[in-house]
Amino acid sequence: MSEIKKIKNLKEFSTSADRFEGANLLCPGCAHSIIVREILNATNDDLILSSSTGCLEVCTAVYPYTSWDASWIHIGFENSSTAIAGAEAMHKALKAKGRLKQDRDPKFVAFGGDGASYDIGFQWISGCFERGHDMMYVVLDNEVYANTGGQRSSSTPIGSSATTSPAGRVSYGEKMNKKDMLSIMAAHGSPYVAQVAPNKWKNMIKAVQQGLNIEGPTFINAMSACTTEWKFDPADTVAISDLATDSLVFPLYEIIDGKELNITYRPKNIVPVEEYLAAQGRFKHLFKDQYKYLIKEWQERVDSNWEYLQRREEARV
Ligand SMILES: Cc1ncc(C[n+]2csc(CCOP(=O)(O)OP(=O)(O)O)c2C)c(N)n1
Ligand code: SF4
Ligand SMILES: [Mg+2]
Repeated sequence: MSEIKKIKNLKEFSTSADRFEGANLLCPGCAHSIIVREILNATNDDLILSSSTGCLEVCTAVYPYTSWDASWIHIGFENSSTAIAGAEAMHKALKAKGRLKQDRDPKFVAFGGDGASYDIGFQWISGCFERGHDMMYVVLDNEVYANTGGQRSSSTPIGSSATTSPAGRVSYGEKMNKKDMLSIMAAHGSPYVAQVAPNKWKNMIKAVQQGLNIEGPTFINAMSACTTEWKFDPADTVAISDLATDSLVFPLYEIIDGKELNITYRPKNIVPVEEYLAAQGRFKHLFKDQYKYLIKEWQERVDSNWEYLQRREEARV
């Protein structure tokens, strides 16, 4: 059973640096650090952590310094999942042999960007989930390979301008729809998958605590607004995140045992998708006459997905 942390108030929660230091090289306004702090602050459990190569790893472990006040492993771009699964398997084996002194089990959590998770490390994650390791995998989903200059990943949304799918006179940018990782991981038989966002921090804590309390491989897709690649002012990270969750571009929901879908946040006032797009430079070109039809298509896609999620919630299938 995970040791649930009692959260007194937002100030204490957001300023506590017990396990993740504010001293790091992430851009000002980077949501990665907000998410990591929220996750680590959600529990009192001992944690064994890993990170794939990407902004989080590169900016928090510059030799000989580290921002991590917890056990932390980095190996490569593609394998934070197998690094943590290996640690979990070793812990289990040593425990079975009676060679562990501590009486409480740590929790095992892997972090990876969308490039590392949706694309390059996907087969490793899939293997870990199929083998049923007792671990949590967290995607820091900024919809782009940020650390290497903004190349598109299979999480990049349609119409977004990325360095390998740039918008211009003949192209509106990314042509493919974002991959639905939550459904894919739920289909692996994961007992718990959830989509979260750092602006909805209580919602995030609940999802993380629930995931850590369940035995088996659990999956969290955390929306991570990237000030550099999404092109917005670093002071606006939370405002952009609010637009994402309140326009339902990033709906927050969980799927339990691959079946029971629960919507975990319902905006009181749903914001038009256009407002979310207008706030970011990566979608600037969509407001030119020749591409405006894409904004309408965006809204239709988001509406249809929201209807689908509500139908699934009702049907419990
Ligand atoms: C096998 C391998 N391929 C490519 C790279 C180069 N590389 C390092 S970080 C990175 C991008 C990471 O993108 P993402 O996983 O989305 O994380 P972000 O930086 O966006 O948080 C790439 C391509 C690498 N280190 N190893
Ligand atoms: S480029 Fe984006 S993801 Fe990387 S540190 Fe900067 S804001 Fe964060
Ligand atoms: Mg990324």
